[in-house]
Amino acid sequence: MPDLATATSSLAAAGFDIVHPFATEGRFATPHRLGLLVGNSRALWPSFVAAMRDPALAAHPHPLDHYTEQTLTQAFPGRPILFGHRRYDGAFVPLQQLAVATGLGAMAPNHLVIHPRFGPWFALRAVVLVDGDPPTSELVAKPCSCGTACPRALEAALASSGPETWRAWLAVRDACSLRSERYSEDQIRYHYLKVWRPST
Ligand code: B12
Repeated sequence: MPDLATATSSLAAAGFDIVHPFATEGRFATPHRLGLLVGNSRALWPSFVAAMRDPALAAHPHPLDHYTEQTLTQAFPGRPILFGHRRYDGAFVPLQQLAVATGLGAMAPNHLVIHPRFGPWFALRAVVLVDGDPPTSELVAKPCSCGTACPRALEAALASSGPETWRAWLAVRDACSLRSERYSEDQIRYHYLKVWRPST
């Protein structure tokens, strides 16, 4: 197993630029005391576009989930990893709740976790269980000021239907005042429409 710094920098090189340490105690039944909540911002996109030049990855039914699994398994060989897109005993790992409880971000009225730097423009991908001393976590104060825009956008999205629904869900993210790390149009199209048409 490579040391933590090496594993973290290999993840960052693959576009997983969020690695948030937390104490597993009381959260996961494991002898490993340190958990790493792994995610990504818009930094994922160039690495993923490059990886998609591999025809085997491009042909996979869920290329990003597969890329996530490949990358994390290589970075942390033999370590337990719980992926956000998989169910365990029928349930998803509640990554949003974990992110809030361990101080990665704060929950907004639109039910998205808001990161102090990335705003709502990041994804939560997995938890890795490792050995090491866990940090003490502190809750993050809500870093944005959305007023009524944010709950209104959620209300509109919940009421929306038809092929343009994705725009209403995108508006939920766009309602947040923290916009500097917004995904590129290509990345948005991929996440919301599953359209693969990268121009970069
Ligand atoms: C299941 C799921 C969904 C389902 C929700 C089904 C349902 N309501 O029952 C569907 C497929 C609809 C969905 C959609 C979206 N999701 Co979703 N989803 C998840 C997933 C895989 C599990 C959530 C869960 O069951 N948690 C466990 C339960 C116990 O906790 P919970 O707090 O009660 O969970 C509820 C909420 O998370 C809610 N939910 C999930 N996603 C979203 C998004 C929004 C905007 C809202 C209001 C609620 C919501 O549904 C859960 C069940 O009721 C998580 C990843 C994870 N493992 O956490 C991502 C996750 C929560 N989703 C996310 C996102 C961004 C979205 C989308 C906005 C866009 C997208 N996929 O890129 C869309 C928009 C909503 C829509 N209707 O289109 C992000 C949130 C990031 C953040 N900053 O908070 C996560 C963490 C995935 C990720 N890769 O980062 N999602």
